[in-house]
Amino acid sequence: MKLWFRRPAGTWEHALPIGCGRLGAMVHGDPSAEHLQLNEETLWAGEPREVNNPRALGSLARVRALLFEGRVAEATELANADLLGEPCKIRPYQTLGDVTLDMGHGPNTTAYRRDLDLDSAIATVTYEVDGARYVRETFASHPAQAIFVRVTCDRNPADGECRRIAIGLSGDGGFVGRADDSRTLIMTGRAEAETDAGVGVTFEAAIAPCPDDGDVTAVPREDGDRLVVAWRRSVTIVIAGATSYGGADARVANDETLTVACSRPYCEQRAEHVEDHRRLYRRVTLDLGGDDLSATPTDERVARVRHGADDAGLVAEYFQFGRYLLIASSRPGGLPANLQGIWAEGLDPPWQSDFHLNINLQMNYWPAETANLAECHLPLFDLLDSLREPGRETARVHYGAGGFVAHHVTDVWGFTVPADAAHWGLWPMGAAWTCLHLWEHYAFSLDEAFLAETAYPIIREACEFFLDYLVEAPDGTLVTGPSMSPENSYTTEGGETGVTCMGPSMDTQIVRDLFRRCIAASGILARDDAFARRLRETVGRLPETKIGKHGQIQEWAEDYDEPEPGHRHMSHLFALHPGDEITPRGTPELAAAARRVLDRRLEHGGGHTGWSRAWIVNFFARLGDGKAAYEHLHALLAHSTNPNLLDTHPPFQIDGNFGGTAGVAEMLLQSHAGEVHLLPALPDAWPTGRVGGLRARGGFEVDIAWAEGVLTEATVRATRGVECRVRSDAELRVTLNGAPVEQSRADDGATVFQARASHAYRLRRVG
Ligand code: FUC
Repeated sequence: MKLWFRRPAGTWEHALPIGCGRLGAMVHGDPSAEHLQLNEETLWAGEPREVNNPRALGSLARVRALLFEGRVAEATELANADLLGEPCKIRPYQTLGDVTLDMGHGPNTTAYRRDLDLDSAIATVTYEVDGARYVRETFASHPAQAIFVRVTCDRNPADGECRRIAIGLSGDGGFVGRADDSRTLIMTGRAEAETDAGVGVTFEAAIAPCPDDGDVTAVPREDGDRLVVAWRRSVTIVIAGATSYGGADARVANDETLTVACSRPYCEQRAEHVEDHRRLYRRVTLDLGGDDLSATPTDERVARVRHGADDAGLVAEYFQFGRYLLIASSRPGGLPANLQGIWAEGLDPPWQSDFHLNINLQMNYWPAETANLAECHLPLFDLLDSLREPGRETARVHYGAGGFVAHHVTDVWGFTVPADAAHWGLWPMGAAWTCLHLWEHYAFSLDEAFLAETAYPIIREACEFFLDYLVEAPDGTLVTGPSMSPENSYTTEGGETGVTCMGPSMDTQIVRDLFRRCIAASGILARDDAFARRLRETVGRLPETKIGKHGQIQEWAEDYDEPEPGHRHMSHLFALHPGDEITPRGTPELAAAARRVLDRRLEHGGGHTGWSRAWIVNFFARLGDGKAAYEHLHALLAHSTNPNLLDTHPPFQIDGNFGGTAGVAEMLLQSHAGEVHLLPALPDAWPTGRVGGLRARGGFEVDIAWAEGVLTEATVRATRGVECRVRSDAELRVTLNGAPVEQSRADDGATVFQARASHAYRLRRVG
């Protein structure tokens, strides 16, 4: 599980990401001139603003009426004029700056290698100069909240001589590092705010070199001071970064970080970092068989796959890389992974590197529960919680509704209004969809305290919005709108093309799920009977999922034509994944119609972006089609993956990594249909393998081994005392500590047994 390369990263797409959740870097690994591009998750341009549009409510009924009458263009025009936030643009997440380490080697370096070890979360560069071997280790420590660079050489320099590293620090926007009295290089700056230059986030990056056997000199320079470290055998360089976001004092924070970090031996810091990382990372193991190609560099392996080769080992590594990225970009107490995790370049990254709520942010968290990183899910819930207050105002001002609402994007400033244009932003489902992640966190853990204290109040408040907001359609059903099926367009019978509509299928599916979860939670917690009754009545009035003229799940309330039938979004398959309303066993007709949607999308070139392709992997896994799931996983690696294994939309967008990781898990284990399904979509490409530590709903942790395409044995560890229903192609014998367990076979073929909390059950194939 190492990404490795024979050359330094010539471009960002080859550099290697490290991160401690909050602070991260892209490590380029040039032997003579290291370049670390830094990020800190709270460095956003902008500030809290009043963005609700006071005209919105006055025009809401009119836009709805126009849409019900099929006057799409007029409705869209009015929506663009009155229903968007003011202003309707969000400000970007930004880079913190760049660290350079001039090693003074000149060009004569040999025996070069760089790698990123996923198991220790350390990026290492090794090379030789004149027979001396240099090793440079870089990692971002969560316990220390700092980045460490450790340089060592296996030979002493000549007597009385020293090696030298010149450290520089600069940032886009003209910021440069200055040395202070204590030989710390400090760069301070302020991110741009809109209303008044005084209120933007201030930030600081600070570097303290700690040579084991040399000293540090400051060299003043106009383009930024350099710290020149004289060293002989080893030097540790510590990098801290912080901002004023949330009222923090970046100077104080960095000073504390550096003082603590520099006062302790490197080996302790390293050990502490590795232990912290492994506590999360080592929960899941994956072996998909295939040839051992670990002696081939990662970029060459990606190129082989691009040319059609299979590489099961690379898929396993890609899966673990996704887990690595979540650990590195989403830690409890911090912000969730944005469109680029934490690793965005420049001051104006693509799509502001924001939180996109119409697929992308949710996709980032698809692997969190299944791939056993449940605590990495928590930042998403904090962000969602932070949207309640501004989202209440938006619900009130824009819709005259209670509860809270968010639309297709948000930032760290509580942005909840429709952004950009009706075409993208007029979609009030962002918070509702994200709320379903709260339920998932509960469903996997059965943690009632979490359900009661965190999940239920937020889910309930999202439901309150829809109770007020849903509107009666001419056919008497209750629908959302003005909204859209993200971001796809339709053509009406009258030949009008639009995006804005009433009652798109995805919205109904999300509302139904949200209400269902809220009703279930109210039952579990024995709370709010009357409220649950209202939700039940409302669910009964939502439109049913319809099958259209092509045999497809209908995307809109009407069976419109699609001007772009290969569109990258497949929102109306929400009910197949991540929702669970459509399953091959439970709703075979709808499952067939879902497949029809995929076929039609693919016939017209769909799946061309990373996240879209990753979603398709998950869809086919849910349809139990391992062959198709694998083909698209292969395509994800072949066409949407940079040499450093980061997803490329293009450009880099991290959702594809997380969606792909979730897809692999979904091929091996599913639990959304009230049962633990072992190997639901195993492709022929992985005839033999094993996976350990995946999680299933119901509080289970599961290991599975298979050979020649069939399950050989599995272990189910129960954390709760619950009935366990297991589905597998094989007939299974269940034992506990070697002794048989009372088991039965359900009419539908599932193996059923009563699991006791904290017990591990062995399931063996019979015959
Ligand atoms: C959605 C997608 C785009 C892009 C953007 C960040 O709006 O439709 O393809 O991924 O998010």
